[in-house]
This record gives sequence, structure tokens and C-alpha cells, in this order.
Amino acid sequence: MSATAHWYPAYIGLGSNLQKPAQQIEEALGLVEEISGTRLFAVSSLYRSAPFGGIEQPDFVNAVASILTRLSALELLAELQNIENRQGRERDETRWGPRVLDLDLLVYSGQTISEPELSIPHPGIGERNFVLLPLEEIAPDLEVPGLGRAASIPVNRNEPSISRIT
Ligand code: ROI
Repeated sequence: MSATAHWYPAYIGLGSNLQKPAQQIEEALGLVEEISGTRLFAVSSLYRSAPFGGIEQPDFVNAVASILTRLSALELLAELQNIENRQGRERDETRWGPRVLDLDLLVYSGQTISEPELSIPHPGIGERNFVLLPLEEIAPDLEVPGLGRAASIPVNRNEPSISRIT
């Protein structure tokens, strides 16, 4: 870890639709708390959402968490992928197919990053209600680079249904 004195705010999207999804999300949050130089700050409700992307599969459980971290965005990404792998995520799974655990780095400290392995802000934020609604719940005033204040980003009217479960 290239530790600096600074703590950066970051937002993580969590999703699962296999192997007891709500438990997968809770377990992942516990592992996020154990990432070095990182503190869990707030967690949204859990949401049940119909699958986005046109492939027939079980409903998802989704949530968003905010953290403070001393890691860089790429260091944090590696830690999140490590958690996905520990919870049995298959790297060769079908695009837009079912998954045990998805951890997406959504926003990192007001930065815009375009690297082959990482796009920040996450391009799905404005397009996916399963990201947008939990993000608006915990951080309505967050400025998402390019999109503006979280609470002002419009909800997508033609998307699959989503509801709070906790
Ligand atoms: N659909 C929903 N509702 N929630 C997700 O987390 C999710 N993740 C995905 C795909 C398969 C695109 N669809 C999703 O990766």
C-alpha cells in the first residue's frame, strides 16, 4: 500500500444473485471493513432488483457502501477483486449473466479515471437504478463527476423493478 496521510471518500456498488445473495452482500461488507487503510462509512438498505441486461436469471440483491480509504483507486480495485474471488466469483462467467458477487468501484474522491482496467465514475451510475437508488439514499449531495449531484440524476423509467428489502 502506498500510504499517504490522506483519506479519500469512495463509493462501492455491491450486487449478487447466486448462493444466498443477501448473505453474500453482508459477508462482502465485512471483508471491505478489513481492507487495510480503509473504513466503512455508510451502507444503504439492501434492494431487490429484477435483472438488468436481458438475460433471464434470478433477481439480484444490490446495495451501495461509502468508505474512507488511504488506498489509490487501483489499489482499492485490486482489493475489491480479491474479495470477489474469495467469495467464489468466476472470472470467465457470461457477460451480464448471474454472479455470486460483483463489487464495482463507482466514485473515487471526485476523480475521473479512464484506464483499461478502471473507469471512474463507473459508467453504469446514471443508467442503472440498482446503483442510482442506493447511492441517492446514502449520498444525495455527492457530486458525481460529469453527472452532477446524485439526487438530481434522473431515475430510468423503463428499467426492471427495484424495491427496498431492509
Ligand atoms: N441487474 C441487477 N438488477 N443488479 C445487478 O447487480 C446486475 N449486475 C449485472 C447485470 C447482469 C448486468 N445485471 C444486473 O452485472
